[in-house]
Amino acid sequence: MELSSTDRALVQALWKKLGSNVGIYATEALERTFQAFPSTKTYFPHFDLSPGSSQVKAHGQKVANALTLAANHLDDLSGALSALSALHAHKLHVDPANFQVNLLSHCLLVTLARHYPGDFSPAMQASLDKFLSNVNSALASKYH
Ligand code: HNI
Repeated sequence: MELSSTDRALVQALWKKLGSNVGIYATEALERTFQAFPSTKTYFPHFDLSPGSSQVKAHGQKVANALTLAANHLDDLSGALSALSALHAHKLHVDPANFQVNLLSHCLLVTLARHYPGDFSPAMQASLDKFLSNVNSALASKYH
């Protein structure tokens, strides 16, 4: 789904506001994903998934960096995320169904809505949802 110029402006404005805190919120979204959708934990048997885990925090920062890269390449998400998609498909063997249901993205929306209630208009929700859906499609692209 193509992002309109309004979608782009809203996503980029929120990302600017998040600044260096993207890692904190991505980590919180990961913790929320593991608790709200426990089946996602099966991909991380080698991680300490307890609250405050430094492994989850480090992973949250990696996810945050990928999302920031994506937010800076709204015109070429599949190019920007191509290597990461190949990694999930061929090395990590993450079932692409996980990208269709967008569990992590859903939890990221909930996390951001809690921390930025004033910014989280329905229009912001719609634009972020489009952005994250496109990120998930780009991540799923190397499965074909
Ligand atoms: Ni994902 C590793 C980004 C969804 C399972 N993932 C990464 C890394 C990034 C990343 C960045 C680190 C790559 C590296 O080390 O070079 N993952 C993202 C993003 C999304 C996503 C941006 C969606 C928005 N990943 C998912 C989903 C699953 C998933 C839905 C499974 C349910 N990812 C993994 C696993 C690893 C991983 C497993 C390896 C973790 C490790 O370090 O062992």
